[in-house]
Amino acid sequence: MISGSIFAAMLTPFGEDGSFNEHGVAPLVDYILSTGVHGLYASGSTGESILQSREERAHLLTVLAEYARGKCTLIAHVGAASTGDATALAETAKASGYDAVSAVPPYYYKHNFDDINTYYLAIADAAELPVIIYNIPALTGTDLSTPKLLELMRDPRIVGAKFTATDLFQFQELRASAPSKKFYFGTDEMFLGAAAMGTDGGIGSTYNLIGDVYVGIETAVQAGDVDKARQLQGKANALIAILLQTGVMPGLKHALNRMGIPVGPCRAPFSAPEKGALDLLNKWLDDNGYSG
Ligand code: MN9
Repeated sequence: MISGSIFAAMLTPFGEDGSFNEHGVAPLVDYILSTGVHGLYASGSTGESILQSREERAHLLTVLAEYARGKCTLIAHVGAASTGDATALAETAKASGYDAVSAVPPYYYKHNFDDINTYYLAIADAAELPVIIYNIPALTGTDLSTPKLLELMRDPRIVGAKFTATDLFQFQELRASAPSKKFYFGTDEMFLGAAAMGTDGGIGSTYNLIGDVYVGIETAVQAGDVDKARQLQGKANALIAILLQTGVMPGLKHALNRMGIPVGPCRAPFSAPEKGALDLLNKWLDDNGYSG
């Protein structure tokens, strides 16, 4: 069951040689959950899943579930370019006790809508778990319109969507059109906008470090405290402005490594952040009490 509303799009810990470091999972999970987030969304964009083999992704999903099952909501991102990879990962998620699976549409080739629909139904069949569509058109190149997203969701097993785009009009329209489904906002820098217009929650990369900020925005909006919510979004955005210079995942990994949480580097072709951007990030971390 999916309980809670604020989920970290979890980073994947690597060793210095770039291989998956299973020993990095527990410290990262402990830190993220200590900030008050309600669950983990593993092996997505933030988890560098596109740079990993299916076997590596399955290994992460298994290790994570062994450690975190029963502690929080667990969502496995199983999206892949091929339906076979996505359904194999969906079976791993089912066998490991995940609460839900999620998937980007099949990427690289320009598939027609029937292909995309069949892919999601195959994932639902394999997972036997609730399915959350991951709509992130800037990275997948597939920009599903509101009618198309609603058509995919006609199957009762497709329970919602992670919406990583900036169109709050479309986000509101989706929620109004499908009140029985759950829509999670994924653009961290405007989470307050989504929360103010109405959201079922948020799933984002910066929640690995500052999850408490997004829990705080959700709580402040529910209490009608706009000033507080604005102040928290401002804090997040000062960090995100720097992360956009370091690279979001390289910057987040730098921050956590510096705090003693061993997540390692990002995998090539991601490169280490440049010095000027790192200096800005280190200053922000020191000024805001994230020095470990
Ligand atoms: O959906 C993330 N998007 C990407 C998740 O990875 C492209 C977001 O959490 C962003 O990293 C975040 C910062 O731009 O909003």
